[in-house]
Amino acid sequence: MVILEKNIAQMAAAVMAGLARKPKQLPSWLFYDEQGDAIFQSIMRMPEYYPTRCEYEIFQRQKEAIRQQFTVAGTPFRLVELGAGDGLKTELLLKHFLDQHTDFSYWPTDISPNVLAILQERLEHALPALSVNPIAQRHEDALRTVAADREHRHIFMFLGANIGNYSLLEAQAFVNNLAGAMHAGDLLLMGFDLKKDPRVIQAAYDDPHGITRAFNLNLLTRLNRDLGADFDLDAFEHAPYYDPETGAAKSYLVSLRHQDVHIEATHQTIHFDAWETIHTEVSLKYDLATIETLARKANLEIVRHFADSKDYFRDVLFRK
Ligand code: AVJ
Repeated sequence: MVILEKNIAQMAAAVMAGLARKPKQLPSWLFYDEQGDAIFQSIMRMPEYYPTRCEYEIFQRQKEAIRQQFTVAGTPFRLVELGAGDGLKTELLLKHFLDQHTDFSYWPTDISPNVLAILQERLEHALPALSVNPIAQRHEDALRTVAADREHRHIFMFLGANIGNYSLLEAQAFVNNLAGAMHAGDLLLMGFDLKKDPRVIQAAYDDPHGITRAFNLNLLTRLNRDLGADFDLDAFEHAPYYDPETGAAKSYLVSLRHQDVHIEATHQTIHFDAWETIHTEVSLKYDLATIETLARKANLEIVRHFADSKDYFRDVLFRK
């Protein structure tokens, strides 16, 4: 109950700040309520959303190579997965590690306690031999918790295209922060969606089924329910746009007319001009030079790249 109230206050603060900006924006973590989690599951199942399948292929074909890298130090390790989500792809790795009698425990973190509970329950059934220790904290807090422990070797994972939700500046700060939580010899496996045919990327965020549209608009449904807002869902449209120069796939909600929206929890009336935007998400696509710069500035060494057969996606292994 207390946790819920704190979340509402956090949401209200974020919404108030974001909608006061010009141009307006809302943080993408607001997508992930119960409904948003479910819609994202559907996104991962649609053919246009390639990143999930690319990483799945990498894990399927290269799980033993990954395991050998993880166990090269010979000591047991704690596998800390930041933003674990539903962990369906990770399960493939976890199962393989167990099958090979690898000595490790699994520490999934996610801001959504809802998703973590589902993940834990599934893993208890699928992999009963696995030690699962969920951390329902934001990345920064989870990292602080883990960094305080100097007794265990840690291997961090930040998979999917999750790093893409940060701008390049934010991504560098995030990787620096992560590197700060790593001790000498610790490893980090991070997923990067690469720049590719712009039409492939555009289709992944503007699918013909309307699933990504529902994902974006659900943010307004959530504000209506949780903050007592009165967004008219028929008066906003999903507008995704990929810029092949910067690699930024940006999503917007566009106001279809001049309108006022009232938000009870923040005591605000927000005005929208016709065609005014709310920027809701960035999914940054990387090139190899940018990944190398990220590593160098964070004082991390690149150990190895794992690529899918189309080279759409890379899981990159870094060492401190
Ligand atoms: C969960 C951040 C990796 O940016 O590709 C998918 C979220 N948004 N379709 C991404 C998302 C629209 C996804 N990440």
